[in-house]
Amino acid sequence: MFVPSQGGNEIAWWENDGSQNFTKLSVDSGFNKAQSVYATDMDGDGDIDILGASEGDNEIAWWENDGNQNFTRQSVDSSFKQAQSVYAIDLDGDGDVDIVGASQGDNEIAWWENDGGQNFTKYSVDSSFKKALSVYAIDMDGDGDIDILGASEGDDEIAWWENDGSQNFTKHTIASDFQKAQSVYAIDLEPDGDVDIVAAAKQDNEIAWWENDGSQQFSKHSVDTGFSGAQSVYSTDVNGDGDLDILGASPGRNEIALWENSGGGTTAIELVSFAARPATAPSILGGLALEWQWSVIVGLCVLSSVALCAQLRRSRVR
Ligand SMILES: [Ca+2]
Ligand SMILES: [Ca+2]
Ligand SMILES: [Ca+2]
Ligand SMILES: [Ca+2]
Repeated sequence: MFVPSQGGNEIAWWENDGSQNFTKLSVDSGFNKAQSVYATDMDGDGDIDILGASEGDNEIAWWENDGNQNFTRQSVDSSFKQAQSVYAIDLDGDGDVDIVGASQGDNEIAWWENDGGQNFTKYSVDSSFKKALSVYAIDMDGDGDIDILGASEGDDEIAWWENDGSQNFTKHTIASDFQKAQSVYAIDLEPDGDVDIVAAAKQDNEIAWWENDGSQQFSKHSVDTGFSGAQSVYSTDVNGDGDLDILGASPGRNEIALWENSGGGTTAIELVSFAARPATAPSILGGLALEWQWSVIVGLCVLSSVALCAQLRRSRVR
């Protein structure tokens, strides 16, 4: 698993020996105020590389895996002010992995085109998305191209940008009163074949999801309005019963919470929160300071199974 030390300066991963004994291996200890991390095969050579966003260095970077988990840092952009969030996907469909990012200081959502040799060219998607904290990309409208989603703390906004197929993006606002929006993710939550949205709002203390009617008209459903300081959200089938559950992280509560989807395609979601308090959490992550900056995945890996960790490779702090 890969974890940024948020507010710290380190990107690290924990090797599992197969018996839930984890050994911390530092990837980079000079990545100032690391905020977000993601792992995927960036260069298509069969090993998993790492991406990160650094608030302090105003940087998006990736670490190339030599195949033996020796990582070499490559800067993608070092003038992306107060970088908060990063994700990678083949945005333009040409076979290589591109990057999307969110910049708090530049109020910007941007993407970087991979030329196939991991040389990246920046394109701005929106430069007036105030205090952009979170970014994700998926084909929202099912037309075959990859669209982009973002969360804006400054505008209390969740939005998506529609790709016209040539990476010209048109903004659509999903919510503009989601107070201090922190995190956004999209998946067919319902599931009925279209992509729905989940998001977290710090000031509203809320985890919510928006149902897609199939034409990208979204209806909001509140999952929890008492999740104080909600900062991160993610969705996956946590308990393997075939429906998608929702996960949230709150620094204020020192908590990772799970809202279990109680049944096939319904919206009934039951809170089965389990606190991941630093003082009481199991210490299987040897050497890891158990602080609030845990991403959802880390909390789950600590509290649940290794199989689940493998399933949840994505790390989402924001
Ligand atoms: Ca690779
Ligand atoms: Ca590409
Ligand atoms: Ca699309
Ligand atoms: Ca759906």
